[in-house]
Amino acid sequence: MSAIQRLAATALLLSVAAQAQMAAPKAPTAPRVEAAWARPTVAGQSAGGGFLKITGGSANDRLIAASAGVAQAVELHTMAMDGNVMRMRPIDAIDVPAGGTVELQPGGRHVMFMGLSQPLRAGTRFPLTLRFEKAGELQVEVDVAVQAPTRVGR
Ligand SMILES: [Cu+2]
Repeated sequence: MSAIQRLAATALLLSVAAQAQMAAPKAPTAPRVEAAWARPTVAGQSAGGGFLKITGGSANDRLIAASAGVAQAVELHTMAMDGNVMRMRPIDAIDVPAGGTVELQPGGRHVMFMGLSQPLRAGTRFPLTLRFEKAGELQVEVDVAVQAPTRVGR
């Protein structure tokens, strides 16, 4: 191989490498969770609702499970009319579209802390682990408050 041929081969390799780099997809981003909060509960109340805002990442995903140390189980719930009574119903998953926004709020879909080990006290916070089908587990802090926290930028 002459020096010229070697140079040409090197240049070719470099340009292939550069193209491969340009074609490489951006690193995927996971869903983001903000403003997680739960209503305070009173002694003897065994369950409480939690609310939060999810912003989808770079791929369509689904929230499929949740867990928290304060509760024996955390379920995903929706509210639906049953005759003329509003009832909660467990659901398997909550769709989180890429780049979309999903709000879990009072009167709608929420996470339900079942079997509370102690009352949720206003002003405290506790960790909640959310499990997404693709992004895996994400831990957030839940603020116990009577009302939804004021969100920055709203
Ligand atoms: Cu519920």
